[in-house]
Amino acid sequence: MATKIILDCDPGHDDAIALLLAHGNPDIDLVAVTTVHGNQTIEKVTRNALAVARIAGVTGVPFAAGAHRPLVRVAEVAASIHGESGLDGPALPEPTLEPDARHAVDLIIDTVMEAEPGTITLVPTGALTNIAIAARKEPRIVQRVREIVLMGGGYHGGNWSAASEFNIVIDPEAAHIVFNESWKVTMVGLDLTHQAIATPEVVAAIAAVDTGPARFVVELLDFFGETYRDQQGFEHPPVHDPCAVALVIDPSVMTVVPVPIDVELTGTLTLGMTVADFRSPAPAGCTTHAATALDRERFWALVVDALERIGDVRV
Ligand code: PIR
Ligand code: CA
Repeated sequence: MATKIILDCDPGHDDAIALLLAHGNPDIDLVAVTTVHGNQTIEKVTRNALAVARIAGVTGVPFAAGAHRPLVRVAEVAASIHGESGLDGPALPEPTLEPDARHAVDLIIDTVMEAEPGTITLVPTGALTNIAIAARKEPRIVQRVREIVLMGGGYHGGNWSAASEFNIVIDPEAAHIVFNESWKVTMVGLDLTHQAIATPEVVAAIAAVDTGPARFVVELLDFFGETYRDQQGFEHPPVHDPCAVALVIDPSVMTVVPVPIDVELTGTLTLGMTVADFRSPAPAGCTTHAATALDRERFWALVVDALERIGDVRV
């Protein structure tokens, strides 16, 4: 049986690829897409999500816009990486899907409460604002979701500050709530995603699929590669968000270990750091986990396979 997921995202080049992977893979049942402030404003990332839905031919899935800013901090966007639109590079079609009338938080709560207990996996690939608000508004979802597999954080350093990763540091209070609830949380952080590099060979394999959606991914990676070269000193770009989806598809695509993880809220140099305690074996009942090692070949094969299954979509 396919795993039901809610993708909570801020597209975002890598979020867009995560959405394509979730849509194209037969072991994933994409039951809702929710958006959150982050890479750009909530208006822009929601529009981007709907444009990607059109490009990939996603229909019959509710999309809902969520939080426009963090719980406590002032909103921050990643225009230096994702551009003014949040998805600079490819030409984007006018969306055809209408967003759901509900707030993302209510769509998440309704979806989890209406499904069989233990069947919905939350896959956040942006700030954790919506998930934290949902847990506070309807605490019964904490027992009811199957697990959370999120892209964010890291145990060896950050990308938005020396210590902290963007998705966590832009709303550290929300991340603190999510990591400290009793649900199972798996952190697919920078330690893992920096192994998912879109090398020229990877881009060539995607280009060879030779469909509209595949060409769209190549254009995304061209732009993302350029900003990662200029802004972060990477030869080729890491593709973060699809890694979280890949773990849900196939747990053997990466190594995951239980480890206590908490989020720094009072540090001056370390605000938003995901502090993982690797000193001794994790205590029994440890709910937090970290992804450590990626099977690169298997990962990229999943991305290419999803694009092949999506095929050519008439936009
Ligand atoms: C933000 C991102 C990616 C790179 C930088 N430098 C900043 C976005 C991606 O969409 C991903 O979810 C996460 N945040 C990686 O930090
Ligand atoms: Ca993202």
